[in-house]
Amino acid sequence: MSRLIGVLGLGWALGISAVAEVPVIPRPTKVEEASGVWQIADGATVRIGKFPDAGLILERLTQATGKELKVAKDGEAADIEFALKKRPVEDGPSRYSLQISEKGARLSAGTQEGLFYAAESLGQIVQATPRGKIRSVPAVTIHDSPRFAWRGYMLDESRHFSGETAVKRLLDAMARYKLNRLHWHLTDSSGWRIEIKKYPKLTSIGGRGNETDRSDNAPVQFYTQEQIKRIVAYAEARHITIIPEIDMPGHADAAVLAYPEHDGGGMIQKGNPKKWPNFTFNPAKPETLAFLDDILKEVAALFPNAGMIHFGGDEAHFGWKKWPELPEVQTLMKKENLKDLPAIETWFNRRMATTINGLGIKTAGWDEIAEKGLPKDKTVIFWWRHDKPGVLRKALDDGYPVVLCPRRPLYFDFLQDPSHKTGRTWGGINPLADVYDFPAGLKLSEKDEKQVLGLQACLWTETCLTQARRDFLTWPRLVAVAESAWTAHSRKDFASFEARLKPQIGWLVANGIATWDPFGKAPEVSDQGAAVEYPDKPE
Ligand code: TNX
Repeated sequence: MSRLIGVLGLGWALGISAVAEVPVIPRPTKVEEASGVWQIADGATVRIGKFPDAGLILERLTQATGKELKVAKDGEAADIEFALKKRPVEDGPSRYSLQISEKGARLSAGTQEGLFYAAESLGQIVQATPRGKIRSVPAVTIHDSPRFAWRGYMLDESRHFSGETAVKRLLDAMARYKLNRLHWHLTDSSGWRIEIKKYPKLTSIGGRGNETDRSDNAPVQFYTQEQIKRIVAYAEARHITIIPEIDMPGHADAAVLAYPEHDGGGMIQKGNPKKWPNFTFNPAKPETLAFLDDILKEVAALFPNAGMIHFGGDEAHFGWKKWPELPEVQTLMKKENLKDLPAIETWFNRRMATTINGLGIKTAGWDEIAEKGLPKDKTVIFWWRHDKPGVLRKALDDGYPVVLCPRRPLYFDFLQDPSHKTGRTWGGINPLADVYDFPAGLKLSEKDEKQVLGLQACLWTETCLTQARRDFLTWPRLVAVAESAWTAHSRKDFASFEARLKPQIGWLVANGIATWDPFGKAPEVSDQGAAVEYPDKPE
């Protein structure tokens, strides 16, 4: 009978720490002890099979093992052998097995995704062994599958722009930790970042500037449709689905600046007339609704496998005061018998959800939309207001699928260490341990767990003027989200996680990610005094 391993043998001990165990993040479901050591050297042979993933798997495995791997000839036994096997659908798409013995590594799964994940685990295991001409890898068998289907990260590109190079680097690192959803916040008041062919001013005017620089001569920053297609394909090859967000009816200044005829008014921050006088779209003007329909149509075509568009829906109340003065709103209120501002908001949400559903996909939105009566089978709720647990409870009781991304502890613009000075705090901060612990505090029932699609960290970039700052706030907390989203509650252990995380810091840095190093007590990367970066000039 197999036995769960708490402590594994010598090989990894040298590479990691005293708490040696199979050095994989996220921690696998089931690890069986085996005896013997596999020795891998240059020229080791691999048989992957003829599916589209094979090239990328080989590339990533070569990089991870640091060995020159050769594709095995037909009929010849291979050191690393992949097998795509028929598996019951209930297994889900991500399940895999990995067996390392003296003879080599055997990876099997029912899907290409499973094989991809098996290879990522193998890569981490080999990397953790001492370097040398020959790497000695202790035998082990792993059977693994995730707790949640949604293991995500949201990146705000509007407030400050990251650009294609940084996003691809992010996707590469996400794939390593089996994260599989990138929620792309592409529009907001500070900038519109996605090219829409029918409305070019959205980017030529709306893409200008950012949260820090609102001047008329600030550079324009956005993704062309060609870039979007490239990035979506890059993500898909790594089994990551990108979900686009087009925020409405609030957070709309950039779009309204480009097309003022769609203005629904806003509010002005004290002493700051540029933030945000045109916060909302006109929620009732037929031309504005048609404009948004057109945009959603183009967006859906660019993300054919997303299965949904996120239409925001958050914080409309910050800028809706002028709505009752708009003639189109007055007409609509009479016609539809709408009594107050929330009723107009509800009408607008339902109207736009009808468009999105009409494109054959689901509507995703922030938790404000949970009370708008949208269809349960066509709507996904993103619970972000940690101080409103009742909203989550009701969304679950009402039968909505939910992604958990509460500010505490999953907003990464919050401080991650008490010694840090810049970033948000809100009744506390979001340290690595809290991120790791989530969602234990919610005490999800078995039924809840079925409705919770998964977990997602969100990086809002108001205070992120540079990529170094974005990386600093994201990592290594995102690695903790990866494990929390994948690994069953009963298998989670923070001390074990920290031990496995330590060597990952080096990997992240070597791969161009300026992670915070909580072990080396690296200094804070602050936004204070930083100059805004303008990466990737538009093509
Ligand atoms: C709230 S979360 C927002 C964002 C801000 C963020 C700052 C959400 C749906 N809306 O627009 O960037 O707080 O933490």
